[in-house]
Amino acid sequence: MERQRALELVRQQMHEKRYIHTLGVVEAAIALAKRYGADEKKAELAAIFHDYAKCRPIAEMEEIIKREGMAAELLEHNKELWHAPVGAYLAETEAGIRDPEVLQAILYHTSGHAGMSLLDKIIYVADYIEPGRSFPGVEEVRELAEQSLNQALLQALKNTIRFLLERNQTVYPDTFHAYNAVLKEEQ
Ligand code: DGI
Ligand code: FE
Ligand code: FE
Ligand code: FE
Repeated sequence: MERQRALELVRQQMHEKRYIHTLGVVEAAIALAKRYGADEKKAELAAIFHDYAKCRPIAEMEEIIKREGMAAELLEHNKELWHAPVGAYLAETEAGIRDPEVLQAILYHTSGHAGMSLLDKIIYVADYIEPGRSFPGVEEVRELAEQSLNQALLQALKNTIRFLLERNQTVYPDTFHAYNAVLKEEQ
């Protein structure tokens, strides 16, 4: 799909702020794809669609998770997780995105998972470091991302897990699996 057409489809799905975030993720994802030798077009497409479902009503996301037989444990964890699998599903069924690598990167962009592909890692890190983000710790991950995608990913996962622990929130198992797997890759 052409960039302009993809951006138009996504823009209709979200508020202005979320669209500006999306443009930031696109920029960051293309830069990471160049640096780490990933397919730039796939990185661009996955970034454009990564938050496709973010602004859908919670009830609609819940209905899709149940109807499509997605991981039942999603429903027992933070609702913030839901837009990632639902986004992959809607990017395919509504927007016609077919590339399984692109859909997988959208599917896992919030939680991560064990055995992340290069594209999965790029979208996860790009979502974390895009130019519009300004939370504590982001600058350190930006700097790491210039040297090592795995080190940047590891730091982002650690920060996210710490953030959830500090707020007495559950941590989705795939997030721990992602952390464990990338830590082992680095040893
Ligand atoms: O959609 P974005 O805001 O751009 O970013 P995202 O898709 O990474 O969502 C981040 C939110 O998800 C953030 O508020 C933390 C929350 N979250 C809740 N439970 C978990 C979780 N994130 C991870 N990685 N793992 C969880 O278990
Ligand atoms: Fe997201
Ligand atoms: Fe994220
Ligand atoms: Fe995002």
